[in-house]
Amino acid sequence: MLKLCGFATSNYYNKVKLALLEKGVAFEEELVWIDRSEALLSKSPLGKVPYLETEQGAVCESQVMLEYIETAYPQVPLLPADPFAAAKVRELITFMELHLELVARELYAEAFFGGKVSDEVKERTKKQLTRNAKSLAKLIKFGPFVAGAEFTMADCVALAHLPLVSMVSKIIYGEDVLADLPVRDYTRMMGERATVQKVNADRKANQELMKTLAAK
Ligand SMILES: N[C@@H](CCC(=O)N[C@@H](CS)C(=O)NCC(=O)O)C(=O)O
Repeated sequence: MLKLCGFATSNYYNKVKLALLEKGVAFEEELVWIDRSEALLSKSPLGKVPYLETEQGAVCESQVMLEYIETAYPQVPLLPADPFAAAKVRELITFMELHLELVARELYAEAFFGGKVSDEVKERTKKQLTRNAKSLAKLIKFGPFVAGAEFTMADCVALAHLPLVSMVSKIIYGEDVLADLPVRDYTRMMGERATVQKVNADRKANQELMKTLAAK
């Protein structure tokens, strides 16, 4: 059986978990922290989570995992059959990850982990996020799903990243760089799905566990 390794506060972990749940693929979970251990590095060379244990070995990088799951378990597809429509879903995913989440990640140290980010980085990041959010608006559909009428793997990505990008920008800049997009309504709609409720409940439990461990 597949085993998803990492922790449920990670947006990348939850992206893969939601895809597995939506596709109805059986999987186990293993709690793995980012501890730079040899055990972690042997499965995920950059020491990042999540990674996925398969019968043939481990795979890291969440988008690679989604593509693997899609090919290995095609019964409930999360990509359209039409190659161009599938390319548009992948385009949207790449855009959200490369041009929004990865840019906003520069701010996580200060927003979530008690660190400090320089004013220079904040300014540069704000410019990039503002420009990239405007461009995302041209691609994203909310119709009601991010790629159109059907739930696709782009929704696993959007739900994992967009609320986080909104949150971090509100914390750091006092304004939401995604304010022109209906991220809140979308998150609420997605929250009606049993799969999303499971991901959210597990994330809350993991946040509590992290607080308990930090207090020790
Ligand atoms: N490109 C990676 C990103 C994964 C990632 O950044 N995971 C975070 C947790 S949400 C992590 O492991 N951070 C630790 C680090 O970067 O050292 C993926 O898609 O899986």
